[in-house]
Amino acid sequence: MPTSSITTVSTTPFDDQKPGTSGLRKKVKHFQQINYLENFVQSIFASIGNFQGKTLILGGDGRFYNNDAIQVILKMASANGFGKVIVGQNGIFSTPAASVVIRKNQAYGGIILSASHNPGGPDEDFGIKYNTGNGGPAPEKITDAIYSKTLEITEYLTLDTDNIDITHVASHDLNGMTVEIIDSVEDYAQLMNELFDFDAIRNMISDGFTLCFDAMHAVTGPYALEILENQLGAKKGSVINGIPQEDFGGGHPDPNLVHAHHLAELMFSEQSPDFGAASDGDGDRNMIVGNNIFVTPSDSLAIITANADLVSAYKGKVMGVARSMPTSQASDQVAKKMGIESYETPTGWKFFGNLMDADKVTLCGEESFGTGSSHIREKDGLWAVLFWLNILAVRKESVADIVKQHWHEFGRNYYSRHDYEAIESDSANNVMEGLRNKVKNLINTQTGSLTISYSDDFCYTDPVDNSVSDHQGIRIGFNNGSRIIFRLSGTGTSGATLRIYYESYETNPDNMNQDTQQALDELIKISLEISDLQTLTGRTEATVIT
Ligand code: G16
Repeated sequence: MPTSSITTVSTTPFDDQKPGTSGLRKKVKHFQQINYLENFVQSIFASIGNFQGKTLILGGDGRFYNNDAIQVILKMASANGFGKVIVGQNGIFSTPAASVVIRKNQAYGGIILSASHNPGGPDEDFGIKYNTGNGGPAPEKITDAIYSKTLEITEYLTLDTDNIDITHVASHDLNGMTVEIIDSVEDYAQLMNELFDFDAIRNMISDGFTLCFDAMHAVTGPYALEILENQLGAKKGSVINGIPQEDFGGGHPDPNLVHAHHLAELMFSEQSPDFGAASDGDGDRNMIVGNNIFVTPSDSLAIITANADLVSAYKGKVMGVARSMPTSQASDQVAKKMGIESYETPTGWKFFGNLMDADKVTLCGEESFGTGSSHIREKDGLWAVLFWLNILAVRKESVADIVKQHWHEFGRNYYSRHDYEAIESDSANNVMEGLRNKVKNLINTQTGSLTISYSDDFCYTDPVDNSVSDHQGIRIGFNNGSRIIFRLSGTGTSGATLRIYYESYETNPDNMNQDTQQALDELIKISLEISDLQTLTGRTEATVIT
């Protein structure tokens, strides 16, 4: 046992530690400033109540700086009085696995180290967030408290001691606090076995069904190899880019058609397997692709909801469905027909937690490639993949057939997001401010063939605790169900990213096979006109279109 003593270190505040949509995300070099990480961790501990003697879960997506941060946090957790910290072996927990482990151990909370889908490496991004005992991201009242503490911090507590070996499953004592290193995959894989019909999926695969899962050199690799190849029998090599790397192999671990383009090319080629999927840096996002068809995340949520009765753990148990505001309204159509409640929340998974804790919703999803359920309190990439595999095993139809039948039954929501990345923050704020001033006067305005039926700056009142979150994005709705949404990203690390989301609704089967960008063309033109985007930012084209 290393000898140690608690040390109080004097520090001064940083003024840029306000947590965003999903914790604090900055460049690695920024985090490496003296006391930067320590200040934030001490501010978390100062904001979460009485955790003395309790258990904390700790792990991350394995990106550069993950394990340095784990050693810092272990010493601070001990010095601050936690009784036990459970760490994923080699510092690894996917975000959903961390949520599983928090809930299974009834931990006080967890610290997850990840910048999600942002690139990793010495010159790239790092992130840290706190999850509460329900396994979900801390609500705004806690993240606001953490930010306030960062502005007034003067000292933090740590230990003067050697690092702990986190490479083996073992138990250690750290100045009276237990450090338990556990297998990163086991608890998660066990829960997936309980939720899905692994026998049915295994039979489908042994009957010749083929799949390709792109782990993008990120955290999901070990989870996907264990579940898809070892347990479900997908042939070796079905999981590609399955070895996690500190810099994600130099890639951008965001599972969409742009960044997972190898998978996309495969799925639209003659060699296409029956099913394709990808996951992001920390394993909470997912992309679903069939042979020659991309399933939008909004459609995926709607299709999972409509088919939930085919999965025994969800049969007759879907209480409601929630989507983030910019997510298409496809799941609303399903909820209406199923006679269940649907909710529209601001962007950010934390808003779903209250609804799930109050048993108001079972399924939820976001356009940003996040889908999940009340089995945990995070979005869950592999869970979505397994849900699809379970549906496919029962229906014995192709992904394309399932999607097309869904459109015929519920209508098709054409959907696309245009991102303008790294624009100067002032210009981005000018665009949003200009829109905010305009929205009040847009109602009933005729633009081209469409009439604006509502427009506002989305303000959400949580139906459980009545907390109010305002300025959540500009919504412009049209008489035919179409929408344009403008919103600033809360996860970028350089400048501002302006996102414009487009959605149109089509019920005529003859018009359901158009090119998406063409189907949305009129809305795209309207958005550029209303926002003055080109004049205010100098940008003539979106950086990424998904
Ligand atoms: C985070 C949140 C998601 C949210 C996304 C939005 O995702 O967990 O709930 O949808 O941010 O990102 P942005 O603000 O950039 O649009 P993740 O996967 O980065 O943790």
